Amino acid sequence: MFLCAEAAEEENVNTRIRLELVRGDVTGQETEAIVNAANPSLLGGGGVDGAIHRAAGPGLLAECRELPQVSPGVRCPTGEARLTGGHGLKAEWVIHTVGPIYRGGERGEPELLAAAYRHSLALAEEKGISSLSFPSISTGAYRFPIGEAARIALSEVLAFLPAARRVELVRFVLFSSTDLAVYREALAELR
Ligand code: AR6
Repeated sequence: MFLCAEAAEEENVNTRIRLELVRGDVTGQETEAIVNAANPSLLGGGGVDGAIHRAAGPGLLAECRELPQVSPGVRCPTGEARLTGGHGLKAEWVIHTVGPIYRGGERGEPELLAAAYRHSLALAEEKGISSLSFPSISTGAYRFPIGEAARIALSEVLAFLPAARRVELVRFVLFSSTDLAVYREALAELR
C-alpha cells in the first residue's frame, strides 16, 4: 500500500518491519516523517532542503528559526538530527539531519554520515514515528560518493530495524534511476 513510485524493492526484516527503496521525490511522501538533508543553520538551502522548504511553506522556516543555536549559526551540528512539524507537507514531521561535506574520506566523513542516519532513526523512535522516508544524505551538494554512502545508509538502517519498537517502515527515496540502482546493488551486497 505504500508503493507509490515506479520502482520499489522491499526487505522484510521481520513480518512487521519494512525497508523500501523507491525512485521519486521525498517531499511528497506520505510517511509520518520525511528526512531533510539540511545544513547546520537549518535555515534552508538547495537540493532536497530547498524542495522541502518550498513544499512545506514559510511555517517550516519560522519553526526552524525557533530551534536553539548550540553555537553561533548552528542549530544542528553535523551528524545530529532535529525535529519539526511538516507544515504544508503530507508528512506530519520533518527530521532535519546534517551529513558531512566529503573532503576525501579521511576526516571522519563515514562515521559522521552513519551518525546522521542513526540520530534520525533514534529521533523517530523517541517520538513514536512509525514510518519515515530518507533522501540520500550528503550525496548531492556535499559530494559524498554515492556507492559508499548507500552502504553506510543501508547498514545503519539494517542494524537499527530489528530492535525498533515504533519504527515499522523506512523508505529511501532516490531522485534518479541511477541512484536507485546504486542503492539496490548496495542492499544486495549487504544481504
Ligand atoms: N527528493 C529526493 N531526493 C532529492 C530531491 C528530492 N526532492 N532533490 C534532490 N535530491 P542534496 P546534501 C537528491 O544536495 O548532499 C543543501 O543546500 C540529490 O540528487 O540535497 O546532503 C543543504 O542546505 C542527491 O542525490 O543534499 C546543504 O547545504 C541527494 O538528494 C546541502 O545542500 C542529496 O543532495 C546538503 O547537501
